[in-house]
Amino acid sequence: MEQRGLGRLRLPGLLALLAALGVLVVQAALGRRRAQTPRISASRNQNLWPLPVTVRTTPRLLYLSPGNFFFGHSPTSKAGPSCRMNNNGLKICFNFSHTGIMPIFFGFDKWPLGSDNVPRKMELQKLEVSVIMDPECDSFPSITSDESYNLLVQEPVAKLTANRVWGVLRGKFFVVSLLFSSKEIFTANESNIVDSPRFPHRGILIDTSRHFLPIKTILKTLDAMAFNKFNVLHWHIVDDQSFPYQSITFPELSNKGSYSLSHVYTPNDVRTVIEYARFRGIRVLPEFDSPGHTASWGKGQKDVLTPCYHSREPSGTFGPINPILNSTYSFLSKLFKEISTVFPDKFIHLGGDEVDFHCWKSNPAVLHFMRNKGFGKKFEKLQSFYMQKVLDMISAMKKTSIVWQEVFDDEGKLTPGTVVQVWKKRNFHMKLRKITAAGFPVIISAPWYLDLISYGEDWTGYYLVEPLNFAGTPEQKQLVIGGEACIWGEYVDATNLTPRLWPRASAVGERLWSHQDVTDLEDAYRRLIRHRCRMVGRGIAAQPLLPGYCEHEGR
Ligand code: CP6
Repeated sequence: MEQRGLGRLRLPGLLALLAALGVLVVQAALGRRRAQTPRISASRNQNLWPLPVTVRTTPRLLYLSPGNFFFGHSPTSKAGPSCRMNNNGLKICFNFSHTGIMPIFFGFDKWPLGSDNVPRKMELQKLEVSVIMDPECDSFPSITSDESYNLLVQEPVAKLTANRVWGVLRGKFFVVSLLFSSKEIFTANESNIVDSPRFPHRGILIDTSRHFLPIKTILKTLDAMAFNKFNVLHWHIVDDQSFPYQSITFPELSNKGSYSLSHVYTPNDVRTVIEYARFRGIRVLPEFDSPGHTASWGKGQKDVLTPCYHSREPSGTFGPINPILNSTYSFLSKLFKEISTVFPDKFIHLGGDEVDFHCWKSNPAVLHFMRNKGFGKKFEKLQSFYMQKVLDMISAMKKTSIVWQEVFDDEGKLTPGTVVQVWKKRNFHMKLRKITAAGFPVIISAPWYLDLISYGEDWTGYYLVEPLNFAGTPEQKQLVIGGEACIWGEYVDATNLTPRLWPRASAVGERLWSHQDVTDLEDAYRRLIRHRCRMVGRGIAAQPLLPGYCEHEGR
């Protein structure tokens, strides 16, 4: 499971480019130190990602043979075999076969061969799981879910203890990270791990409007997320280009607004995603972005968009959602009522970003409305008026809204408790300071736009972002609930989603899970290279970080 760095390309042009980007110093320093590093051998902690809060290991190596390794529930566990979540959790991490239980590292054809000859004395034979409190077997994960766990890797029985089933899931995936393999055998260091996340909201944004992503691709992404301890799938499901969400109440939205009738997510598809995510402790957070980014809504819903004007005549084109009609709000109220029942999560993302005011400005009825309301020429006030109405609907449905940062910037008041997501990179720390000073919770995604690509090792930039590096009180910092890596879909579909996301998103995953002090790039390189090989072995087509190779490859 190791990869040996074979050094990096030293193209003068590339160096000049890196220098221009201001990363030369870090890269050069790293290169120097790495040159002195002895060849990596299978030793302690070098597999771990994201790094746990505390790891204590001994040099003692324990052996594991897939044919002789089993799971069990501790007799005192509050979550026995009847806990569906718990059992499915076991199956998710480990595939069952006629030989017993096989951890899924390398796919099915890359098994250690001589594993029946392990010295029995030092063999890891069982993982015993114990849940201490009400396990929450039948519930959905939430922002307050307790994901902490303790893992004692000792022979012959390893012990995984957690308050809730969510911690069990995190811990089980971790067992997989602890194991090393060679061609012969699996080994793990004897160890004791105490772990819990730094931030409760650790998300990946996917965009299924610009390109449709097949359900199978979304499920694969959920697998990769679980390997990296992400717990929120932010599903930017509709946008200008297409409306793939099949609404029960308004079927015409996808009938007319999707790319084609096979580019839709049926209610059954959505349930599949939510359930698959639940078994990995992942929340599914739907975004129905409005009033901008809604061109596709207009195809299946009459009068929902603002007609634009040109020299006092309707131009035949349409702009953002029409905020001046009552019919708009009765439509939205029914749509969001449906969404609030289809998606069990407490949060709904309302978007509110990048509203283009030109069309509103051109429309005489909108201008008349503005005059009546005393909004003057401030179209931000009109957007606020609209957002306020939608926010009130969501509150009435006992859900909490998330909005993009523009909604905070605009004039008008924001419902207390509304979460603000910061996406603009410029001065984003200042923005965090302002939003938290006003008492609103925030999600950070500004530094983590993974759809933006450049030559080289850009993950280090994502990795070294410190979310709480802004001037503010401890109470303000407490309002940063986490972050999201975004993979917008303009240039991404099922062919390139996975390699573009992984392992670059893994850097964000560790930043959001591990302790603030975990910032050593050299150490991160070593662990991430192996983690990436491990993902590849498990069928996640994660792209390489450096020239080199994975142990499991080759003929
Ligand atoms: N779509 C929507 C987008 C973006 C946003 N909202 C976006 C903007 C800038 C970049 C990448 C994506 N494609 N609905 C902004 C939140 Cl660089």
